[in-house]
Amino acid sequence: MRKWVVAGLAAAAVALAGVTALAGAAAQKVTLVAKEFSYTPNKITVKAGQPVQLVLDNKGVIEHDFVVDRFKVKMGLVQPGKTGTVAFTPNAKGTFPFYCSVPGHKEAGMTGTLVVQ
Ligand SMILES: [Cu+2]
Repeated sequence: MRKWVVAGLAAAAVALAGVTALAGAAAQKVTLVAKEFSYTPNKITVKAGQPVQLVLDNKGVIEHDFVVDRFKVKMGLVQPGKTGTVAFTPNAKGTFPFYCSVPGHKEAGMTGTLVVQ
């Protein structure tokens, strides 16, 4: 009888470990809305060491993109009314700027802050 209980507990522990591992690997999905000349939200927070899937929804009337120099993230230009996606894994904690690399947009205020915890 005792043997069965131990075996049952061991199976439960293995199942729990499996669920935890899956959760750890799941991408952190973040959606930003871009327009002239801002991101909403302009501050995003993610966990270090876990993949991030970032979607940029361009609700503006001209092209925009999304760049984080620190993690070599550079999304291709996203046309107005379209969405773009980029995946990366932030491997350092801290606060890092992101911006739109279309000439003049960063200067016009199209910037934001990526917080990695
Ligand atoms: Cu832009």
